Amino acid sequence: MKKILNYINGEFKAPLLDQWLDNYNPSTGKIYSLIPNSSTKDVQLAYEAAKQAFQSWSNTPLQERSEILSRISSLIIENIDTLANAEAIDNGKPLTLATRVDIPRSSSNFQFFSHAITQFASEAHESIGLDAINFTLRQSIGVVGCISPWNLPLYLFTWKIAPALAAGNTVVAKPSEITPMTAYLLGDICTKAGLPKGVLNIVHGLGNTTGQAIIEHPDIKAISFTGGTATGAHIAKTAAPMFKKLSLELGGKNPNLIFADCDYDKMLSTTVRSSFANQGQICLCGSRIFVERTIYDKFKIDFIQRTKSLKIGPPLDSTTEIGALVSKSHIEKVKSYIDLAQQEGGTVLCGGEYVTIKDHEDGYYLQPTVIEVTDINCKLTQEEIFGPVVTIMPFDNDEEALALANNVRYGLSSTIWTNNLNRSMFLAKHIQAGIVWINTWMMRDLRTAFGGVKDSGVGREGGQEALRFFTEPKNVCIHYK
Ligand code: TXE
Repeated sequence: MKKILNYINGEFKAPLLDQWLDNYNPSTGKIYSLIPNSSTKDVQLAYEAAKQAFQSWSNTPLQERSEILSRISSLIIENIDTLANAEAIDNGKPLTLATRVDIPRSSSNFQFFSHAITQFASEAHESIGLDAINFTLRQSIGVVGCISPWNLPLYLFTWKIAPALAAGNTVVAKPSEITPMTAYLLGDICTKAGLPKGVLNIVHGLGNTTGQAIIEHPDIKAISFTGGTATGAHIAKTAAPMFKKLSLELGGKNPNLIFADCDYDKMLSTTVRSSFANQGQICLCGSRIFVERTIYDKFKIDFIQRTKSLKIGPPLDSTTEIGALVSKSHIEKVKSYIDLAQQEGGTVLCGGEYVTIKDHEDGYYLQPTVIEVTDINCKLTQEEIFGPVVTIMPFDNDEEALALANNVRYGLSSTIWTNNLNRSMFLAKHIQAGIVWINTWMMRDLRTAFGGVKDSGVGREGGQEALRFFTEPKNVCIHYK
Protein backbone atom coordinates (compact mmCIF):
# COMPACT_ATOMS: atom_id res chain seq x y z
CA MET A 1 0.00 0.00 0.00
CA LYS A 2 1.29 3.47 -0.88
CA LYS A 3 2.80 5.35 2.04
CA ILE A 4 2.67 9.11 2.19
CA LEU A 5 5.73 10.56 3.94
CA ASN A 6 6.53 13.70 5.87
CA TYR A 7 8.58 16.33 4.03
CA ILE A 8 11.20 17.61 6.46
CA ASN A 9 14.38 19.50 5.61
CA GLY A 10 13.79 18.85 1.93
CA GLU A 11 13.59 15.08 2.38
CA PHE A 12 10.77 12.58 2.58
CA LYS A 13 10.77 10.84 5.94
CA ALA A 14 8.72 8.17 7.69
CA PRO A 15 7.36 9.18 11.09
CA LEU A 16 9.95 8.61 13.83
CA LEU A 17 7.70 6.29 15.83
CA ASP A 18 6.72 4.41 12.68
CA GLN A 19 3.01 4.83 13.35
CA TRP A 20 0.58 5.13 10.44
CA LEU A 21 -3.01 6.11 9.76
CA ASP A 22 -5.38 4.74 7.13
CA ASN A 23 -6.31 7.06 4.29
CA TYR A 24 -9.67 6.36 2.64
CA ASN A 25 -10.82 6.90 -0.89
CA PRO A 26 -14.28 8.44 -0.32
CA SER A 27 -15.62 7.32 -3.68
CA THR A 28 -15.09 3.65 -2.82
CA GLY A 29 -14.97 3.71 0.97
CA LYS A 30 -11.73 1.70 0.78
CA ILE A 31 -8.32 2.39 2.35
CA TYR A 32 -5.88 3.24 -0.40
CA SER A 33 -2.83 4.69 1.34
CA LEU A 34 -1.20 5.14 4.70
CA ILE A 35 -0.15 8.43 6.17
CA PRO A 36 2.26 9.25 9.01
CA ASN A 37 0.68 9.48 12.43
CA SER A 38 3.32 12.03 13.36
CA SER A 39 4.22 12.65 16.97
CA THR A 40 5.63 15.62 18.83
CA LYS A 41 9.08 14.31 17.86
CA ASP A 42 8.33 14.71 14.14
CA VAL A 43 6.97 18.21 14.71
CA GLN A 44 10.13 19.06 16.64
CA LEU A 45 12.27 17.75 13.80
CA ALA A 46 10.29 19.89 11.36
CA TYR A 47 10.61 22.89 13.65
CA GLU A 48 14.40 22.48 13.92
CA ALA A 49 14.75 22.27 10.14
CA ALA A 50 12.61 25.39 9.76
CA LYS A 51 14.58 27.23 12.43
CA GLN A 52 17.86 26.32 10.78
CA ALA A 53 16.60 27.55 7.39
CA PHE A 54 15.13 30.82 8.65
CA GLN A 55 18.25 32.97 8.79
CA SER A 56 19.13 32.31 5.19
CA TRP A 57 15.59 32.36 3.75
CA SER A 58 14.59 35.58 5.46
CA ASN A 59 17.72 37.21 4.02
CA THR A 60 17.36 35.78 0.53
CA PRO A 61 17.06 38.67 -1.93
CA LEU A 62 13.41 39.36 -2.65
CA GLN A 63 13.79 38.75 -6.35
CA GLU A 64 15.25 35.30 -5.75
CA ARG A 65 12.55 34.39 -3.24
CA SER A 66 9.92 35.59 -5.66
CA GLU A 67 11.37 33.55 -8.55
CA ILE A 68 11.36 30.35 -6.51
CA LEU A 69 7.70 30.84 -5.59
CA SER A 70 6.89 31.57 -9.19
CA ARG A 71 8.59 28.32 -10.24
CA ILE A 72 6.45 26.40 -7.72
CA SER A 73 3.42 28.00 -9.33
CA SER A 74 4.51 26.92 -12.82
CA LEU A 75 5.31 23.38 -11.70
CA ILE A 76 1.85 23.04 -10.15
CA ILE A 77 0.36 23.83 -13.54
CA GLU A 78 2.79 21.50 -15.33
CA ASN A 79 1.55 18.73 -13.00
CA ILE A 80 -2.10 19.68 -13.11
CA ASP A 81 -3.35 16.29 -14.29
CA THR A 82 -1.52 14.36 -11.58
CA LEU A 83 -2.54 16.80 -8.88
CA ALA A 84 -6.17 17.06 -9.95
CA ASN A 85 -6.46 13.28 -10.11
CA ALA A 86 -4.91 12.91 -6.67
CA GLU A 87 -7.22 15.59 -5.25
CA ALA A 88 -10.34 13.99 -6.73
CA ILE A 89 -9.44 10.55 -5.42
CA ASP A 90 -8.41 11.79 -1.98
CA ASN A 91 -11.29 14.19 -1.41
CA GLY A 92 -14.16 12.83 -3.52
CA LYS A 93 -14.64 16.06 -5.48
CA PRO A 94 -15.31 15.87 -9.23
CA LEU A 95 -12.09 15.73 -11.23
CA THR A 96 -13.49 18.46 -13.48
CA LEU A 97 -13.74 20.77 -10.45
CA ALA A 98 -10.23 19.98 -9.26
CA THR A 99 -8.90 20.61 -12.77
CA ARG A 100 -10.87 23.81 -13.32
CA VAL A 101 -10.63 25.34 -9.84
CA ASP A 102 -8.56 23.72 -7.10
CA ILE A 103 -5.25 23.15 -8.84
CA PRO A 104 -5.17 26.35 -10.94
CA ARG A 105 -6.00 28.32 -7.81
CA SER A 106 -3.19 26.59 -5.88
CA SER A 107 -0.83 27.71 -8.62
CA SER A 108 -2.27 31.25 -8.54
CA ASN A 109 -1.68 31.45 -4.81
CA PHE A 110 2.06 31.10 -5.37
CA GLN A 111 2.07 33.30 -8.47
CA PHE A 112 0.10 36.02 -6.71
CA PHE A 113 2.28 36.16 -3.59
CA SER A 114 5.50 35.92 -5.59
CA HIS A 115 4.49 39.30 -7.07
CA ALA A 116 2.69 40.74 -4.05
CA ILE A 117 5.80 40.54 -1.88
CA THR A 118 7.72 42.67 -4.35
CA GLN A 119 5.07 45.39 -3.99
CA PHE A 120 4.74 45.15 -0.21
CA ALA A 121 5.78 48.52 1.16
CA SER A 122 6.20 49.76 4.68
CA GLU A 123 5.09 53.15 5.97
CA ALA A 124 7.05 56.27 6.83
CA HIS A 125 5.76 59.25 8.79
CA GLU A 126 7.44 62.57 9.20
CA SER A 127 6.62 63.74 12.73
CA ILE A 128 6.29 67.44 11.97
CA GLY A 129 7.30 69.75 14.79
CA LEU A 130 9.30 67.01 16.52
CA ASP A 131 12.12 66.91 13.96
CA ALA A 132 11.69 63.18 13.74
CA ILE A 133 10.94 60.63 11.13
CA ASN A 134 9.27 57.32 11.83
CA PHE A 135 9.26 54.33 9.60
CA THR A 136 8.01 50.78 9.97
CA LEU A 137 10.07 47.74 9.22
CA ARG A 138 8.04 44.72 8.21
CA GLN A 139 10.12 41.76 9.38
CA SER A 140 9.65 38.06 8.91
CA ILE A 141 8.34 36.41 12.06
CA GLY A 142 10.40 33.22 12.12
CA VAL A 143 8.94 29.73 12.07
CA VAL A 144 5.18 29.82 11.50
CA GLY A 145 2.53 27.10 11.57
CA CYS A 146 -0.06 26.53 8.83
CA ILE A 147 -2.92 24.12 9.45
CA SER A 148 -5.48 23.47 6.73
CA PRO A 149 -8.71 21.50 6.24
CA TRP A 150 -9.92 18.83 3.84
CA ASN A 151 -12.54 20.58 1.72
CA LEU A 152 -10.18 22.45 -0.65
CA PRO A 153 -6.99 20.61 0.23
CA LEU A 154 -4.22 22.07 -1.95
CA TYR A 155 -6.07 25.35 -2.55
CA LEU A 156 -6.23 26.24 1.15
CA PHE A 157 -2.88 24.70 2.06
CA THR A 158 -1.10 26.91 -0.49
CA TRP A 159 -3.27 29.94 0.40
CA LYS A 160 -1.40 29.95 3.71
CA ILE A 161 2.02 28.66 2.74
CA ALA A 162 2.57 31.00 -0.22
CA PRO A 163 2.26 34.29 1.74
CA ALA A 164 4.12 32.82 4.73
CA LEU A 165 7.09 31.93 2.52
CA ALA A 166 6.87 35.12 0.46
CA ALA A 167 7.19 37.14 3.66
CA GLY A 168 10.44 35.32 4.50
CA ASN A 169 9.19 32.93 7.14
CA THR A 170 9.92 29.26 7.28
CA VAL A 171 6.99 26.92 7.78
CA VAL A 172 5.81 23.85 9.62
CA ALA A 173 2.58 22.89 7.87
CA LYS A 174 -0.04 20.23 8.47
CA PRO A 175 -2.68 19.38 5.90
CA SER A 176 -5.84 17.60 6.98
CA GLU A 177 -5.30 13.94 7.81
CA ILE A 178 -8.38 13.21 5.69
CA THR A 179 -6.86 14.65 2.48
CA PRO A 180 -3.05 14.53 2.70
CA MET A 181 -2.20 13.51 -0.87
CA THR A 182 -1.68 16.76 -2.77
CA ALA A 183 0.24 18.35 0.10
CA TYR A 184 2.52 15.32 -0.08
CA LEU A 185 2.99 15.83 -3.82
CA LEU A 186 3.75 19.50 -3.26
CA GLY A 187 6.96 18.56 -1.40
CA ASP A 188 8.54 17.19 -4.54
CA ILE A 189 7.43 20.22 -6.54
CA CYS A 190 9.06 22.54 -3.99
CA THR A 191 12.35 20.63 -4.22
CA LYS A 192 12.25 20.78 -8.03
CA ALA A 193 11.53 24.51 -7.88
CA GLY A 194 14.69 25.03 -5.84
CA LEU A 195 13.09 25.87 -2.51
CA PRO A 196 15.98 25.52 -0.04
CA LYS A 197 15.89 22.68 2.47
CA GLY A 198 13.93 23.30 5.63
CA VAL A 199 12.05 26.35 4.33
CA LEU A 200 8.83 24.37 4.04
CA ASN A 201 8.23 21.30 6.22
CA ILE A 202 5.07 19.24 5.86
CA VAL A 203 4.06 17.00 8.73
CA HIS A 204 1.10 14.65 8.44
CA GLY A 205 -1.07 13.41 11.25
CA LEU A 206 -4.09 13.91 13.43
CA GLY A 207 -5.34 17.26 14.63
CA ASN A 208 -5.29 16.55 18.33
CA THR A 209 -1.73 15.15 18.29
CA THR A 210 0.32 16.46 15.34
CA GLY A 211 -1.72 19.67 15.01
CA GLN A 212 -1.73 20.13 18.75
CA ALA A 213 2.07 19.80 18.84
CA ILE A 214 2.33 22.65 16.32
CA ILE A 215 0.03 24.99 18.20
CA GLU A 216 1.67 24.16 21.54
CA HIS A 217 5.20 24.63 20.26
CA PRO A 218 6.52 27.64 22.21
CA ASP A 219 8.72 28.87 19.35
CA ILE A 220 6.19 28.70 16.55
CA LYS A 221 5.00 32.24 16.96
CA ALA A 222 2.18 32.54 14.44
CA ILE A 223 -0.53 30.10 13.41
CA SER A 224 -2.70 30.38 10.33
CA PHE A 225 -5.61 27.97 10.62
CA THR A 226 -8.66 27.11 8.53
CA GLY A 227 -11.14 24.61 9.88
CA GLY A 228 -14.09 24.16 12.19
CA THR A 229 -15.18 26.81 14.69
CA ALA A 230 -14.79 24.49 17.69
CA THR A 231 -11.21 23.68 16.67
CA GLY A 232 -10.54 27.38 16.14
CA ALA A 233 -11.75 28.17 19.65
CA HIS A 234 -9.52 25.44 21.06
CA ILE A 235 -6.51 26.78 19.15
CA ALA A 236 -7.18 30.32 20.39
CA LYS A 237 -7.37 29.08 23.97
CA THR A 238 -4.14 27.11 23.67
CA ALA A 239 -2.21 29.83 21.88
CA ALA A 240 -3.34 32.82 23.96
CA PRO A 241 -1.02 32.30 26.97
CA MET A 242 1.93 32.13 24.55
CA PHE A 243 0.76 35.34 22.79
CA LYS A 244 0.88 33.77 19.38
CA LYS A 245 -0.35 35.65 16.36
CA LEU A 246 -3.47 33.93 15.06
CA SER A 247 -5.40 33.96 11.83
CA LEU A 248 -8.51 31.80 12.16
CA GLU A 249 -10.79 31.18 9.20
CA LEU A 250 -13.65 29.12 10.57
CA GLY A 251 -17.14 27.98 9.71
CA GLY A 252 -19.93 29.72 7.86
CA LYS A 253 -23.71 29.55 7.56
CA ASN A 254 -24.03 32.05 4.80
CA PRO A 255 -27.23 33.79 3.73
CA ASN A 256 -28.26 33.97 0.09
CA LEU A 257 -30.86 36.77 -0.25
CA ILE A 258 -32.88 36.61 -3.45
CA PHE A 259 -35.07 39.57 -4.46
CA ALA A 260 -37.74 39.56 -7.15
CA ASP A 261 -35.94 42.24 -9.16
CA CYS A 262 -32.79 40.16 -9.77
CA ASP A 263 -31.55 38.68 -13.03
CA TYR A 264 -33.46 35.46 -12.45
CA ASP A 265 -31.62 33.05 -14.75
CA LYS A 266 -28.18 34.12 -13.59
CA MET A 267 -29.34 33.91 -9.97
CA LEU A 268 -30.80 30.42 -10.45
CA SER A 269 -27.69 28.90 -12.04
CA THR A 270 -25.40 30.55 -9.52
CA THR A 271 -27.57 29.52 -6.59
CA VAL A 272 -27.37 25.88 -7.67
CA ARG A 273 -23.58 26.27 -7.67
CA SER A 274 -23.36 28.21 -4.40
CA SER A 275 -25.51 25.56 -2.74
CA PHE A 276 -23.89 22.37 -3.99
CA ALA A 277 -20.42 23.05 -5.40
CA ASN A 278 -17.89 20.63 -3.90
CA GLN A 279 -20.87 18.74 -2.37
CA GLY A 280 -21.64 21.87 -0.35
CA GLN A 281 -18.36 21.48 1.52
CA ILE A 282 -17.12 25.04 1.10
CA CYS A 283 -17.20 27.48 3.98
CA LEU A 284 -18.57 30.06 1.49
CA CYS A 285 -21.56 28.03 0.30
CA GLY A 286 -24.87 29.87 0.61
CA SER A 287 -26.59 27.33 2.81
CA ARG A 288 -29.44 29.57 4.01
CA ILE A 289 -31.55 30.73 1.08
CA PHE A 290 -34.12 33.48 1.64
CA VAL A 291 -36.41 34.41 -1.24
CA GLU A 292 -38.77 37.36 -1.67
CA ARG A 293 -42.29 35.98 -1.31
CA THR A 294 -43.55 37.22 -4.70
CA ILE A 295 -41.18 34.82 -6.52
CA TYR A 296 -40.91 32.17 -3.80
CA ASP A 297 -43.18 29.55 -5.40
CA LYS A 298 -41.61 29.95 -8.83
CA PHE A 299 -38.11 29.76 -7.34
CA LYS A 300 -39.02 26.65 -5.40
CA ILE A 301 -40.17 24.79 -8.51
CA ASP A 302 -37.20 25.85 -10.64
CA PHE A 303 -34.60 25.30 -7.94
CA ILE A 304 -35.87 21.82 -7.10
CA GLN A 305 -35.93 20.88 -10.75
CA ARG A 306 -32.32 22.09 -11.25
CA THR A 307 -31.17 20.38 -8.06
CA LYS A 308 -32.74 17.07 -9.07
CA SER A 309 -31.00 17.22 -12.44
CA LEU A 310 -27.49 17.37 -10.92
CA LYS A 311 -25.54 14.28 -11.84
CA ILE A 312 -24.19 12.37 -8.85
CA GLY A 313 -21.31 10.07 -9.66
CA PRO A 314 -17.72 8.96 -9.13
CA PRO A 315 -15.24 11.84 -9.02
CA LEU A 316 -13.23 10.61 -11.99
CA ASP A 317 -16.25 10.46 -14.32
CA SER A 318 -16.13 13.62 -16.44
CA THR A 319 -19.94 13.99 -16.36
CA THR A 320 -20.12 14.01 -12.55
CA GLU A 321 -21.40 17.21 -10.96
CA ILE A 322 -21.80 15.95 -7.39
CA GLY A 323 -19.04 13.64 -6.18
CA ALA A 324 -18.58 11.84 -2.89
CA LEU A 325 -18.57 13.48 0.53
CA VAL A 326 -15.22 13.46 2.20
CA SER A 327 -15.58 10.74 4.86
CA LYS A 328 -17.93 8.26 6.43
CA SER A 329 -18.25 10.20 9.65
CA HIS A 330 -18.89 13.41 7.73
CA ILE A 331 -21.64 11.98 5.51
CA GLU A 332 -23.28 10.51 8.63
CA LYS A 333 -23.16 13.90 10.32
CA VAL A 334 -24.71 15.60 7.28
CA LYS A 335 -27.43 12.95 7.02
CA SER A 336 -28.25 13.33 10.71
CA TYR A 337 -29.13 16.97 10.04
CA ILE A 338 -31.44 15.99 7.20
CA ASP A 339 -33.10 13.51 9.55
CA LEU A 340 -33.84 16.38 11.92
CA ALA A 341 -36.07 18.09 9.35
CA GLN A 342 -39.36 16.57 10.40
CA GLN A 343 -38.72 17.10 14.10
CA GLU A 344 -37.85 20.75 13.41
CA GLY A 345 -40.98 21.42 11.35
CA GLY A 346 -39.12 21.41 8.05
CA THR A 347 -40.07 19.75 4.77
CA VAL A 348 -37.54 17.94 2.59
CA LEU A 349 -38.46 19.22 -0.88
CA CYS A 350 -35.92 17.09 -2.71
CA GLY A 351 -32.99 14.78 -2.00
CA GLY A 352 -32.23 13.66 1.51
CA GLU A 353 -31.16 10.09 0.79
CA TYR A 354 -27.90 8.19 0.44
CA VAL A 355 -27.06 7.18 -3.14
CA THR A 356 -25.58 3.87 -4.26
CA ILE A 357 -23.32 4.15 -7.27
CA LYS A 358 -22.53 1.07 -9.35
CA ASP A 359 -19.01 -0.26 -8.65
CA HIS A 360 -18.70 2.31 -5.84
CA GLU A 361 -21.27 0.79 -3.48
CA ASP A 362 -19.35 1.74 -0.32
CA GLY A 363 -18.67 5.34 -1.40
CA TYR A 364 -20.05 8.33 0.50
CA TYR A 365 -22.75 9.66 -1.82
CA LEU A 366 -25.71 11.79 -0.80
CA GLN A 367 -28.44 13.47 -2.82
CA PRO A 368 -28.33 17.27 -2.91
CA THR A 369 -31.06 18.30 -0.53
CA VAL A 370 -33.42 21.27 -0.26
CA ILE A 371 -35.35 21.73 2.97
CA GLU A 372 -38.11 24.27 3.44
CA VAL A 373 -38.02 25.60 6.99
CA THR A 374 -40.33 27.71 9.10
CA ASP A 375 -38.28 28.09 12.27
CA ILE A 376 -35.36 30.47 11.83
CA ASN A 377 -33.82 29.30 15.09
CA CYS A 378 -33.78 25.55 14.43
CA LYS A 379 -30.54 23.58 14.15
CA LEU A 380 -30.94 23.23 10.39
CA THR A 381 -30.77 26.99 9.95
CA GLN A 382 -28.29 27.72 12.73
CA GLU A 383 -25.58 25.06 12.60
CA GLU A 384 -22.98 24.55 9.91
CA ILE A 385 -23.91 21.33 8.12
CA PHE A 386 -21.11 21.58 5.53
CA GLY A 387 -22.72 19.28 3.00
CA PRO A 388 -25.13 19.37 0.05
CA VAL A 389 -27.99 20.65 2.16
CA VAL A 390 -29.68 24.05 1.98
CA THR A 391 -32.69 25.51 3.70
CA ILE A 392 -35.15 27.85 2.03
CA MET A 393 -37.64 30.32 3.46
CA PRO A 394 -39.59 33.33 2.11
CA PHE A 395 -39.36 36.96 3.28
CA ASP A 396 -41.43 40.09 2.63
CA ASN A 397 -39.17 43.13 2.74
CA ASP A 398 -35.58 44.39 3.02
CA GLU A 399 -35.62 44.76 6.80
CA GLU A 400 -36.86 41.23 7.28
CA ALA A 401 -34.28 39.89 4.81
CA LEU A 402 -31.53 41.66 6.73
CA ALA A 403 -32.75 40.39 10.08
CA LEU A 404 -32.89 36.82 8.76
CA ALA A 405 -29.41 37.12 7.27
CA ASN A 406 -27.90 38.32 10.54
CA ASN A 407 -29.76 35.89 12.77
CA VAL A 408 -26.88 33.44 13.11
CA ARG A 409 -23.62 33.14 15.07
CA TYR A 410 -21.52 33.03 11.92
CA GLY A 411 -20.47 35.89 9.64
CA LEU A 412 -18.29 34.68 6.80
CA SER A 413 -19.89 35.52 3.48
CA SER A 414 -23.25 36.58 2.07
CA THR A 415 -24.87 36.89 -1.34
CA ILE A 416 -27.48 39.40 -2.46
CA TRP A 417 -29.44 39.10 -5.69
CA THR A 418 -31.06 42.38 -6.73
CA ASN A 419 -30.76 45.01 -9.45
CA ASN A 420 -31.72 47.77 -7.03
CA LEU A 421 -28.52 49.64 -6.22
CA ASN A 422 -29.83 51.36 -3.10
CA ARG A 423 -31.07 48.10 -1.65
CA SER A 424 -27.83 46.27 -2.37
CA MET A 425 -25.78 49.05 -0.77
CA PHE A 426 -28.05 49.19 2.28
CA LEU A 427 -27.73 45.45 2.76
CA ALA A 428 -24.00 45.33 2.01
CA LYS A 429 -23.43 47.91 4.70
CA HIS A 430 -25.52 46.21 7.37
CA ILE A 431 -24.96 42.52 6.76
CA GLN A 432 -22.69 41.02 9.41
CA ALA A 433 -20.18 39.22 7.21
CA GLY A 434 -16.60 39.55 6.04
CA ILE A 435 -17.60 39.16 2.38
CA VAL A 436 -20.65 40.40 0.47
CA TRP A 437 -21.27 39.22 -3.08
CA ILE A 438 -23.83 41.16 -5.09
CA ASN A 439 -25.21 39.35 -8.12
CA THR A 440 -22.40 36.81 -8.05
CA TRP A 441 -20.86 34.15 -5.83
CA MET A 442 -17.30 33.17 -5.08
CA MET A 443 -15.82 35.65 -7.47
CA ARG A 444 -12.39 36.05 -5.92
CA ASP A 445 -9.71 38.65 -6.45
CA LEU A 446 -6.66 37.58 -4.48
CA ARG A 447 -5.88 41.19 -3.53
CA THR A 448 -9.00 41.42 -1.38
CA ALA A 449 -9.27 40.72 2.34
CA PHE A 450 -10.72 37.29 3.04
CA GLY A 451 -12.20 36.17 6.34
CA GLY A 452 -15.16 36.45 8.63
CA VAL A 453 -16.70 38.13 11.65
CA LYS A 454 -18.55 36.67 14.65
CA ASP A 455 -17.89 32.95 15.05
CA SER A 456 -16.43 32.72 11.55
CA GLY A 457 -13.05 33.73 12.87
CA VAL A 458 -10.54 36.49 13.38
CA GLY A 459 -8.00 38.00 11.06
CA ARG A 460 -7.96 38.22 7.30
CA GLU A 461 -6.13 36.39 4.58
CA GLY A 462 -5.45 37.57 1.03
CA GLY A 463 -3.32 40.33 -0.51
CA GLN A 464 -1.67 42.77 1.85
CA GLU A 465 -3.62 41.37 4.79
CA ALA A 466 -1.82 38.04 4.53
CA LEU A 467 1.57 39.71 4.20
CA ARG A 468 0.80 41.89 7.21
CA PHE A 469 -0.18 38.80 9.19
CA PHE A 470 3.01 36.99 8.29
CA THR A 471 5.28 39.91 9.20
CA GLU A 472 5.96 41.71 12.43
CA PRO A 473 5.88 45.52 12.22
CA LYS A 474 8.69 47.35 13.96
CA ASN A 475 8.55 51.12 14.42
CA VAL A 476 11.89 52.94 14.05
CA CYS A 477 12.01 56.59 15.13
CA ILE A 478 14.91 58.88 14.19
CA HIS A 479 15.25 62.23 15.90
CA TYR A 480 17.38 64.25 13.52
CA LYS A 481 17.95 67.42 15.48
O1 TXE B 1 -12.35 20.11 11.00
P1 TXE B 1 -11.17 20.43 11.98
P2 TXE B 1 -13.18 18.77 10.83
C1 TXE B 1 -16.17 22.74 9.63
C2 TXE B 1 -17.30 21.92 9.07
C3 TXE B 1 -16.95 20.55 9.49
C4 TXE B 1 -16.38 20.81 10.87
C5 TXE B 1 -15.48 19.77 11.40
O2 TXE B 1 -18.51 22.29 9.67
O3 TXE B 1 -18.05 19.70 9.56
O4 TXE B 1 -15.65 22.01 10.71
O5 TXE B 1 -14.56 19.37 10.41
C6 TXE B 1 -6.67 20.22 12.38
N1 TXE B 1 -4.79 21.42 16.99
N2 TXE B 1 -15.12 23.00 8.67
O6 TXE B 1 -13.35 18.05 12.11
O7 TXE B 1 -11.06 19.37 13.02
C7 TXE B 1 -7.11 19.03 11.54
O8 TXE B 1 -6.19 17.98 11.64
C8 TXE B 1 -4.34 21.73 15.77
C9 TXE B 1 -15.12 24.29 8.08
O9 TXE B 1 -12.55 18.01 9.75
O10 TXE B 1 -11.30 21.82 12.38
C10 TXE B 1 -7.20 19.67 10.18
O11 TXE B 1 -5.89 19.77 9.61
N3 TXE B 1 -4.95 21.35 14.64
C11 TXE B 1 -13.91 24.55 7.33
C12 TXE B 1 -7.74 21.06 10.49
O12 TXE B 1 -7.45 21.28 11.86
C13 TXE B 1 -6.08 20.64 14.74
C14 TXE B 1 -13.20 23.47 6.68
C15 TXE B 1 -9.24 21.21 10.29
O13 TXE B 1 -9.90 20.20 11.02
C16 TXE B 1 -6.62 20.31 16.01
C17 TXE B 1 -13.27 22.23 7.41
C18 TXE B 1 -5.92 20.72 17.15
N4 TXE B 1 -6.33 20.43 18.39
C19 TXE B 1 -14.24 22.03 8.33
N5 TXE B 1 -7.75 19.60 15.80
C20 TXE B 1 -13.76 25.85 6.65
N6 TXE B 1 -13.72 26.94 7.38
O14 TXE B 1 -13.63 25.89 5.44
C21 TXE B 1 -7.93 19.50 14.46
N7 TXE B 1 -6.91 20.12 13.81
